[in-house]
Amino acid sequence: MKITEIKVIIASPGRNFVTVKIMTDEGLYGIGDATVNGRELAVAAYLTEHVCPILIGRDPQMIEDIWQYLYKGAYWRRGPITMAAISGIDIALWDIKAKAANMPLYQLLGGASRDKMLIYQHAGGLTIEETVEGVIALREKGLEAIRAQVSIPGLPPIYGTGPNVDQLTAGMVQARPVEEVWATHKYLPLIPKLFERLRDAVGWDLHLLHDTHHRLTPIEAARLGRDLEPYRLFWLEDPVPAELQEGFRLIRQHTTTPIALGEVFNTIWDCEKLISEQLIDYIRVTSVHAGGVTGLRRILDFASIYHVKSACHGPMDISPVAMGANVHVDRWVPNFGIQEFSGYLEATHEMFPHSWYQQGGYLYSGEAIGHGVDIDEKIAAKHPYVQAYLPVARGTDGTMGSW
Ligand code: CS2
Ligand code: MG
Repeated sequence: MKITEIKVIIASPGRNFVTVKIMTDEGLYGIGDATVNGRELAVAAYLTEHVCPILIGRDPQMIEDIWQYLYKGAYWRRGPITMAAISGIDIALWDIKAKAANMPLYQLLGGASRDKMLIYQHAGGLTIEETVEGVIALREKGLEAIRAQVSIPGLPPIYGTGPNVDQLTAGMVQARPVEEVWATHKYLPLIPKLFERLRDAVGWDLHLLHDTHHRLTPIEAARLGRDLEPYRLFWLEDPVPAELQEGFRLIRQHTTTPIALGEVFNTIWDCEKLISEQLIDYIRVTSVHAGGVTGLRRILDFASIYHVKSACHGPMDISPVAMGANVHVDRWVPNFGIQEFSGYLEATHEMFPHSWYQQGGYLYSGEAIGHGVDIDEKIAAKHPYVQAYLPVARGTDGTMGSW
């Protein structure tokens, strides 16, 4: 079998996506996701200019060799743009291989370890009461795990709250990133109050999660983790930026609140110490950022040795294609933890026909061959790219922080 053509399709059905479509001389094709939210055109150019030309004529069944060829052959290894490009190609190649084997991708990986995958969704409010209402509304839809975020009184809406909770829906053409305001000293005492109120309102049978989104120092995160212990969170996510992996030793010394990390990681080297020193409990790497199915499987197998569970990143900017790859890996992986699933806008569902489906608090892979997701190119052509950026965050004194 030979690769005859590779398309890179940039489209915005509610938000921007970069989709790879690999055609072969045997009529099979595979679909991959290569979206990096806010930097989509960089990945598309990396693919179109530097990757696609050198893959034409190669055997698409040689997935591992192509992965190594693109990773080592780049010379300039790692990084979100390179690894999203490799991910898009890799996801499409696994799609082709499973179709050639006439089986769903999870079967090719080793078969099912479960039939349904626990998911979590997001509730966010401008006030604690608004967030409580949002959590209760999701519980009534059958969710068994819910992430709760709240804005800081006196400050404009922050990450995960407010009317534009998903700031980057298409149609919001942005010449520059939105600038949010942050105040750690107001945030730290607020969050334990949120979860105290939530436990009063919903009891103990519901998994509650929180995402700090990279905004604290290790000692601040240790304080928050300890203050949250009475409320038994499923996890505290991204408490601190993780360039300094050993910084998480400080958090671990002070608190038993489980830690989730890794949505921005793109290789095993970003988390090797965090996992091998058991500094985290959930690894959030996802197919589109961590080297596709090949990269994801490698990291999750490594994590299984250290009691670290999977928790693939799955907000709206992870396309339904990557969600398809994730959910097949989720179905196979022995150390499954949870799958984030924010859901998608109707225009996105329409552009990406998919066999995975949600029922209440669970996601199901479906039994279609491959990863079960396709792209409708005619619909894609109706949704041109929209300039959009992720927000940035500054302290009240203007100091640049982490969004
Ligand atoms: C968030 C993401 O879902 C999460 O855990 O951290 O929504 C993140 O803000 C976006 O993926 C950024 O593009
Ligand atoms: Mg997150």
